[in-house]
Amino acid sequence: MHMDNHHAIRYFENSYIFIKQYRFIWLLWFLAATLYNVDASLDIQRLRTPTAKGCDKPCNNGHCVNGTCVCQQGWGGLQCDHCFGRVRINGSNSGFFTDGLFNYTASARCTWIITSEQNSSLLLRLADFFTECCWDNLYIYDGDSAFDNLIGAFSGSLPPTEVVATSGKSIVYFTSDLAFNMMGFNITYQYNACPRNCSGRGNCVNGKCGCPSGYTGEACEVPFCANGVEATASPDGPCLNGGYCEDGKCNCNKDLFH
Ligand SMILES: [Ca+2]
Repeated sequence: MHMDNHHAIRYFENSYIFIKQYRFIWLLWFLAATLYNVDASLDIQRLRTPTAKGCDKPCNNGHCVNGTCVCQQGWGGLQCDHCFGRVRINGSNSGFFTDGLFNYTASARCTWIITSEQNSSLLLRLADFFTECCWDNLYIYDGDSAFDNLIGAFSGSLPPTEVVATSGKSIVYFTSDLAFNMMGFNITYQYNACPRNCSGRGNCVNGKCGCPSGYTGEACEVPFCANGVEATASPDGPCLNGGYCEDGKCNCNKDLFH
């Protein structure tokens, strides 16, 4: 028992001497370990700090700020892919706008105001138009106020359609109800343009077609029997049912009526 105590005392003495002899090494080790731990904890802090978090999905008409899409004016939704609110389009001779790439949203309220310094009419072309008939509507005004003339109210599935705002300004307003969202629409606009490009004939002056002799209609699409037009019977007119055009009048083919 006495020897055990003695051995124990010797052991602690030796250990103490050992630690004392190599205390500088211990100190260095302690410092190194501490610095390493501090460095490691800084790394973890760096990982946890949300400095520039990206967005999970693309911000189509906006940009990403700390993991959230911030939308341009006229756009809304988590990915800025739905038309939203009011946007003014000014100063370009032609352009394009849409409700969005995919189906529009429920309860949409979207307004585009198109203006220009140009003193000419404005042509709007509706393409790929598909909304829920009678519930989701697009309104087009000739002017930059909703108190101006309503020149078109569209809904359902439409073939390509054109509208001319002679004032050179237009408000386009789209509204959808609570359910059934369709593809929506694409609209191009152009100043100094005429309906259907005057069917490839006639002159376009301030949004109106000046048609050549023998044609009428807003796009010079209707054959017309006029002075100077001498046309024999043709299924396309200008005189129908086998008649022919002579001295500005249709001479009907009497044989058909016997
Ligand atoms: Ca709807």
